[in-house]
Amino acid sequence: MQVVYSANHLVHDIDTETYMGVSVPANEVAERAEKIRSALDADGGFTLTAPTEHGEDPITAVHDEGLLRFLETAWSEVRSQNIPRAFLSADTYPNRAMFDGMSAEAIAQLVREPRHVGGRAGFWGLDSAAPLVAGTYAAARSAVDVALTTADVVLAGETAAYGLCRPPGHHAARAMYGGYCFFNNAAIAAHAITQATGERVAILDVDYHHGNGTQQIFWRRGDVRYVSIHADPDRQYPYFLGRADETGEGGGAGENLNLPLRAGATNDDYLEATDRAIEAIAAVPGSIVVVSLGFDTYGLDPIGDFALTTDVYHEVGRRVAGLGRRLVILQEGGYHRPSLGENARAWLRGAEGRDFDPMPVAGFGPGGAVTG
Ligand code: OKP
Ligand code: ZN
Repeated sequence: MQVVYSANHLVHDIDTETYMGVSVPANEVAERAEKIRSALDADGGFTLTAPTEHGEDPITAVHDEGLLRFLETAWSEVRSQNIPRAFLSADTYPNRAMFDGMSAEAIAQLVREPRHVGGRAGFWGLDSAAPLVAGTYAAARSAVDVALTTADVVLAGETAAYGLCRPPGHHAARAMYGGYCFFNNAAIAAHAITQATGERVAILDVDYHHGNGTQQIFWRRGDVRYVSIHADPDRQYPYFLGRADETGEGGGAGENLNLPLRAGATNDDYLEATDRAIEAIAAVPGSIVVVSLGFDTYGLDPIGDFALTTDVYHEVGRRVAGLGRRLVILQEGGYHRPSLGENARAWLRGAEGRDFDPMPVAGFGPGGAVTG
């Protein structure tokens, strides 16, 4: 299988994030992508390909141009303010209650991008946990190129290809970044595929978190079906979207399927949800599925609470390939670094119809993974 990878992700060099106002070691770090790349290298069955540049147009086809300009200019703004800081996160967010009692027209007038960079970050950002650093824009642009190049490989006839996107994308909405995500790699690729093929596209999101950004972008669209298995937002980020009763509106009515799972969800729970998701995808026409692939569903993930083991990723990959559609597989989250490479190998080998063949991982248990 072809793996699209670029070292450009390294300039999104993150070591700290904030969680409820407290500085903590970052989860979404460069080592994640490097672990996956070296495991796929060692496997021998994957070919690394560099992304090609696709420019701004496929991004602004999905995102507000203001978001792109903010991400492009935010760091130079931080520098010109002479505030020494490791990363930018928002000062103030436009909480909707700030405008209580005002008409929709008045609100539309008032809620606009301010000049101060701490306010701009609040205007475009969802949360305080998506640190923006000097290299963020370059890395985020490159992750989009990785996603679009992966789509190109599949459009050119491959059955499946994998894009090692970093930073991830599924929390980024049309006009919003957040949750370690800046541009929505999977949404940009899915939209580009609809334009290239004229077909309907399905997105299967198997990251532990709900992909609120992807859901938002396609909420009213009938040509892209979004199906997501994730932690119930009652207990988990992004908290405000991801419930089972969110099904889409207008042309997109019935095109959104959320399958929230309880804390402690097991391999069996997950496979049951996977079968429901696959059934919902098989019900619509189309030849290509975009997969938002996350490994934060793993039992040892530091920010997740599911109980999945490495062998279930092989089975999920196998069942998804069983749809008989071509797969554009894009990396989202997964934060337990020792197991990431092995989990990615398992999923991708399953999707290719190869056996799992566990490999030992230095400094981590036999087979590099919890199994059984
Ligand atoms: C991005 B992706 C951790 C809080 C983290 C943001 C999570 C973003 C996950 N203490 N909040 O979906 O893997
Ligand atoms: Zn996640």
